[in-house]
Amino acid sequence: MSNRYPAAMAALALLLGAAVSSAAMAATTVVKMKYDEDSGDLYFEPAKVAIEAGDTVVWLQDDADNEHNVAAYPDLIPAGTQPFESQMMTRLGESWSMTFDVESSYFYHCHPHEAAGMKGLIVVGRESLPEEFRRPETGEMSHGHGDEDGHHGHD
Ligand SMILES: [Cu+2]
Repeated sequence: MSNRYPAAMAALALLLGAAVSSAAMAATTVVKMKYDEDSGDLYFEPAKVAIEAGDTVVWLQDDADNEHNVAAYPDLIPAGTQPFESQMMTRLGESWSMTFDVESSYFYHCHPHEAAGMKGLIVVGRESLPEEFRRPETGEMSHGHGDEDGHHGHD
């Protein structure tokens, strides 16, 4: 009887070890939402982030003067995923996070400041091929998005 206990402990240690190592592989990246009082720029920092599938992005409100959010472009995220939109973040230090499980590119913007160029990109694993983007459903595209900043990057 007494020799069964160490065997069970060893098995448990193996299980715990596997759990810890897989959790350690998933990374978290912080993107700050910022405002430059001198230039008037409103921006995500960094604007482009490269992560691996299973990683999490935390958007952190780092601007005491303006409210920001995170909203996906419904036609500039991978097919098979759903458009995401965070709450409006009004307090300094407020945050919103999302874990990305599907590879490809996710373009997003801050809804109040899209016209001011507050846009970002998350690349999960690798960049999307043009045909891999999601087809938006009718009525989803309530407002346009410009390509003048070269976000598509496939030409
Ligand atoms: Cu904003």
